[in-house]
Amino acid sequence: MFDRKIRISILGNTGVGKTTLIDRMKGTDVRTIKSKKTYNINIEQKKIRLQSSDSYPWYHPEAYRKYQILAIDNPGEIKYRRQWREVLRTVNTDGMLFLLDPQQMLDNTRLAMEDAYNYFLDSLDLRPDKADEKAKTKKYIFHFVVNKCDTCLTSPCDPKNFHLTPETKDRAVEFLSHFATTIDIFKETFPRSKFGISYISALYSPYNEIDKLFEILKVYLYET
Ligand SMILES: Nc1nc2c(ncn2[C@@H]2O[C@H](COP(=O)(O)OP(=O)(O)OP(=O)(O)O)[C@@H](O)[C@H]2O)c(=O)[nH]1
Ligand SMILES: [Mg+2]
Repeated sequence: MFDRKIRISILGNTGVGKTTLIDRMKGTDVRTIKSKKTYNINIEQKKIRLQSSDSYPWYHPEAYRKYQILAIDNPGEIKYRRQWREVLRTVNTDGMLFLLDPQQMLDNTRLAMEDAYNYFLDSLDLRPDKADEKAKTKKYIFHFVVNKCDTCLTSPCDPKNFHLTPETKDRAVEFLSHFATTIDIFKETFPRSKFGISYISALYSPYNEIDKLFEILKVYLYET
């Protein structure tokens, strides 16, 4: 009875690690399986008790609360990307986790980001003026996730002990800086929405770092 829902679309270009992230959310050991390209929308669900529950006293409902995460895995390949629009129209999502891979070409990443922007707008209304108007009042979550931060390391990644060093982060931050203008367009169009950034490795980040992503969404949705 304490459950709350978090419904999030996972978007980004092909190969950025969307399916891998969702597998991590489900607790699968992704290092032993090779993830396959996604062709269809998959809605994955998991109930999780978020780390912050521990900080509440036992008599507080939050100490027992579970969050039902509905993570929508989308295909990133351009020819299947039209499905993003359909899912945004039919599933009442709270927003997106948009994944980026610092090893990919800037233009491909930018195009995927612009597609996400356009499909979010289209899903509000097909008439552009109406969509712009509705976007002004909409409260989505737009969280940008620089994935594969292990590939930014200068020395080989120690899989058992991955953590984001300042130099790793600098490279990831530099990569994201190329998309500042596009992110600003999101902010102007959706002024009431919440924006954030995370730096992870879906393959190597420890589970508490993966959970932290959902923790952030929870705060956006229920505590601000
Ligand atoms: N080095 C590294 N590789 C990763 C990471 N996350 C995912 N990968 C690898 O990147 C490849 C693509 O991952 P997927 O999860 O299939 O990517 P996707 O975004 O779902 O791709 P589509 O389904 O085609 O849209 C796989 O070989 C993963 O093992 C990461 O954090 N670091
Ligand atoms: Mg996939």
